[in-house]
Amino acid sequence: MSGSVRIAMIGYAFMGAAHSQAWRNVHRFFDLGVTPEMAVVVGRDGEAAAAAAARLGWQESATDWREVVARDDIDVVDICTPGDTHHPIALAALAAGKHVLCEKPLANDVAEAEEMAAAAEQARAAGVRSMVGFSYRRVPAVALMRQMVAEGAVGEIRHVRGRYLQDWIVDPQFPLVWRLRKEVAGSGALGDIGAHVLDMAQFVTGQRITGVAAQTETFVRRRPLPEGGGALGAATAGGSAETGEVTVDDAAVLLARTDGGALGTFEATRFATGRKNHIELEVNGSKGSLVFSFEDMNALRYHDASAGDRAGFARIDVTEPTHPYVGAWWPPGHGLGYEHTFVNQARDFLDAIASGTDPEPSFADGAAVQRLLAAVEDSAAREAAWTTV
Ligand code: SOE
Repeated sequence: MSGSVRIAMIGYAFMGAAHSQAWRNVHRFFDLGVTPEMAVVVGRDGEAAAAAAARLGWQESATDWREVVARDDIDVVDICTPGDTHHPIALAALAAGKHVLCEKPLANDVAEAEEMAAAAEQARAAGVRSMVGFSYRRVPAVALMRQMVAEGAVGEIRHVRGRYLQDWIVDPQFPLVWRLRKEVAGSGALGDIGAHVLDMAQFVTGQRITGVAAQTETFVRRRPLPEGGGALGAATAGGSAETGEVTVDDAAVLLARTDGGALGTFEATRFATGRKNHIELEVNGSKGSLVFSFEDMNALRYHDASAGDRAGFARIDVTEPTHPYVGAWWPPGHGLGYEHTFVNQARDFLDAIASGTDPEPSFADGAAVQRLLAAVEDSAAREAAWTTV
């Protein structure tokens, strides 16, 4: 495919803003075979959607996603809504022959995710591309970490250790936003941020998690009902006096085994006081170790065991033009931020459309993560019983 690719984005909150920024800029930095056109943004509230269109740079706004995904002048549907709408929007878009980029986690349960993966596979035969938005794969240091592991830099992998820690709901007065309601979000810290670090671990190691033993916890079980909207789905602490039940996990911890013989340990929580968006991934192998920390996202730490008594964790500045994605951006040492991961993601998706290849992570990969999340919940419900994925 060449020429312009007309995009419809459903949802315009935090992820919608991040994706809009990517669609606005991707072709100005990367050489692409196609040019994205920000055709229409969709939201239920007409006035708010129109304001979002003006603010984020969309040509028009609409309130009915069903009408929009059926339009002949739309090529791509970008799903940035809460999890409960991913399934119907993706199925309708794929059936209408649109390429689909869907935010993570792919769905709210395994049955939905598998139906979406099957629909994507069927549409693929007609040249329709689909991808899940596991955006941290597009951090240059994470992509380099994967390359180095594949090249043998750490040898045989023994341990993979991941944690994704936030603290935005530590205050028990923080309101019951959509991310805390199972029927909307599917799960809590597990699906929202645990899914990212589990995907990163499998992406970097090239191995699949085959079994887990997990515990989950909901520390604050009732919260004030929300009054407003905001970046994470609602306003700050201090909702109404009426309360409602929190129906998702606040935290999940797990042990894992991979199909490559490694042991894994993972943690995802919204209760790590002081940790705002702390993501760490460490791989220990027979020949060395690699460590990524999102708080220092333009670097990797590498220990090369063959360096004998000169070995230690060296810092690799992942800002060279030879590193993944970096050549399109700034000169060495200048660094990228959170928003660039979405631009890099848009590049990979548009590249796949232009070249007629399948982008990753596919909906099948998204469904595999969904099975992993379900195994974690299943294990936790049975007092951390070993559960195969
Ligand atoms: C909220 O916890 C959140 O926005 C996640 O939904 C995103 O995927 C992550 O990038 C940042 O935190």
